[in-house]
Amino acid sequence: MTERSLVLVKPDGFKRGLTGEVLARIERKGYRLVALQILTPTREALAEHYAEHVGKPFYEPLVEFMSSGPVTAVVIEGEQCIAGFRSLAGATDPTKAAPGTIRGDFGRDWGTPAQENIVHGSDGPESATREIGIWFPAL
Ligand code: DAT
Ligand code: MG
Repeated sequence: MTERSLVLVKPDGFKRGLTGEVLARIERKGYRLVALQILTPTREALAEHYAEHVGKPFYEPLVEFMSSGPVTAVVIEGEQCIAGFRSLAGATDPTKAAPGTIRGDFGRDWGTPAQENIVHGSDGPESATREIGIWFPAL
């Protein structure tokens, strides 16, 4: 089934010049880029985006990190691209992510206290629709 997913190249990926690398992997896989913008996220947008994590111990450092600089927000489209991009991204903890994945190839550690793992990808169809609405209300 053709799906859309919301991808973020996080501030660590942006600072390290990995935006093009991430986009290249998405395109090489055969997914289409539907919309793209560079912005520094507000705490308010992040509270919506990470609603499921509000109140968890890692939430505040996560918001600090995610609002620390520009990110590239991207809507991608393709056959089963939600799970597909998660598989390109690799495991959440970059020290455990497999080589060949974005986090496995480029993520170093958790960057304590901020959780630096290069990319975000929606984790299911409902999250994808919700997250695309946050970053691209016009879509
Ligand atoms: P993912 O980004 O793989 O979907 P998630 O939704 O569980 O992972 O968490 C969102 C982000 O929060 C994740 O990319 C990094 C951070 N994070 C998650 N679990 C964490 C933990 N146990 N300790 C520190 N940071 C964490
Ligand atoms: Mg998640």
